[in-house]
Amino acid sequence: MAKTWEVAIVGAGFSGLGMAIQLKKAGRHDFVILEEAGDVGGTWRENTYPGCACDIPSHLYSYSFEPNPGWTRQYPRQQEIWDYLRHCTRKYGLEPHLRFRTRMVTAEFDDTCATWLLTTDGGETVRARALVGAFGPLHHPAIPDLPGLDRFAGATFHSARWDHDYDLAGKRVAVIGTGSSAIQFVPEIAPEVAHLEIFQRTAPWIMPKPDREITGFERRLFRLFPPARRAFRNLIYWRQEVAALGFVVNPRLMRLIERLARRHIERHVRDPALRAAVTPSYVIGCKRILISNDYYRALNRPNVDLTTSPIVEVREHGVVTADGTEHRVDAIIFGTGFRVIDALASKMIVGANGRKLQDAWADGPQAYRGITIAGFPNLFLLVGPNTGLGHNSIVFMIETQIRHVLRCLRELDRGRTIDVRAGAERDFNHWVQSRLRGTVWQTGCKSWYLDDEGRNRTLWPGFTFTYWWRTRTPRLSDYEVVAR
Ligand code: N01
Repeated sequence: MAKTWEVAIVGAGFSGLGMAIQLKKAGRHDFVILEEAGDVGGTWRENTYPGCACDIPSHLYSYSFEPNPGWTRQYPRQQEIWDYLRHCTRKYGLEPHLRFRTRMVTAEFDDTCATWLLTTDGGETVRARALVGAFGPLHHPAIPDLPGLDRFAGATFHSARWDHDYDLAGKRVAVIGTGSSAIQFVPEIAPEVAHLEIFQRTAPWIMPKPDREITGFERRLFRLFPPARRAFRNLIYWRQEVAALGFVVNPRLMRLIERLARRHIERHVRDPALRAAVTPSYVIGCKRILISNDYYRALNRPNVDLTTSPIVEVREHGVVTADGTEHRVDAIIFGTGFRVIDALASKMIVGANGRKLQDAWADGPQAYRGITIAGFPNLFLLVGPNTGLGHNSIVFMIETQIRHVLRCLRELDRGRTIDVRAGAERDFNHWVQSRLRGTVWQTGCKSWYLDDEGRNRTLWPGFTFTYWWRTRTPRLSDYEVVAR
């Protein structure tokens, strides 16, 4: 029989690499990382659109165990984050563990030898005792099914598959969507194109972005005096964390933030009709709050128009809206986000006794603490159901989960399988869903946080430190550890 790895990690983004590093630090070197792309970095490899950056400050959007005193900006840009992840890969010697261009196609738990058997798109099989799913939730581009799209004669691409060979200079360009990605690339491409037509379905709430360069002095200070860097990181953490008060404790507190966002519109949007069009009608925070200093300014440009009439059709040379206008364009860029809810379920995962993950998740994805699923022994998810965030750094959640997985692996060393009890998973998710009821995300807007039934399967309903507290050690009574 082929080799059985101790651990197989699927995905080499922030979570998969973090897991791999911590395995090594724990003296566990018997693992393999399968990555479908040709390089590490996940989101930060994939999203290369102009202006791509993170909306969480750099000193917090990095591993606590691998600080980077040299971050050049308060809010890191894509290239710098990607460089950071490649640096981590080299520094911790992960290259020999990585198998690029290897997509996991199926993962089946083999009851007889208590191992996961993975098959890859290249026809290989990989066997491992434990499987860590670091798939990344924002990964499958969502392209709307617009009537006539296949007839369009110009170029089309999604923000996460940016076509850098396509020269936008002097072109008439349609941008569909006004989410986090679009508001970052619109100001970048607006000066270049002949005309930009932005199709907005729902206006986003946008706050000013307190971005700036981190000065040479600060960088030297952080390098020479690590406590200053740690204090800076902690300050950012608690500043972000305070926002949870409005998101989950009392949504009425969001009114204060809404006032700031309204002032941001008033300050930057001069035309009253445009002002009305970009002012959202839902409670701020219900959809992700965006940050930008230049998006509204881009809308003021003479070559940029915002259309709020819904798209009804795409023709050979243009996009037709419900008001009967045909907007003639040479290219359509989709800033339409990702299919997040089905991202995990789409993986072909079969647990103990032949139970499919799709069946276990027939009512929607759920996991115990977002990490383990009853009936799927020795499987651990990173950034699993209900562990996304609307207010703080996902890297904090990832590190918390990795710590939990390492503890479970120590139990697994002594046993044959570790499997969360169905009752523990159910109780945990009842608690999660009941906590979500009073949150800002349930105040009536439509967002990718919610599934088709309006249930939130993506976000953690509380402070991140409560997640850390609940997850820091596995409550072993919630798990069944089967002896060898
Ligand atoms: O996608 P989105 P994104 N017709 O889903 C619209 C992360 N991220 O790629 O609001 C017309 O936010 C849709 O309209 P509506 C971050 O977590 C992070 O921008 O559904 N429009 C919306 O305006 C983020 O939340 C960073 O009515 C259609 C837009 O497309 C997530 O990625 C940076 C449509 C989609 O917005 C996704 O962001 C970038 C249709 N048929 C991204 N379908 C950071 O800085 C959809 N839309 C960390």
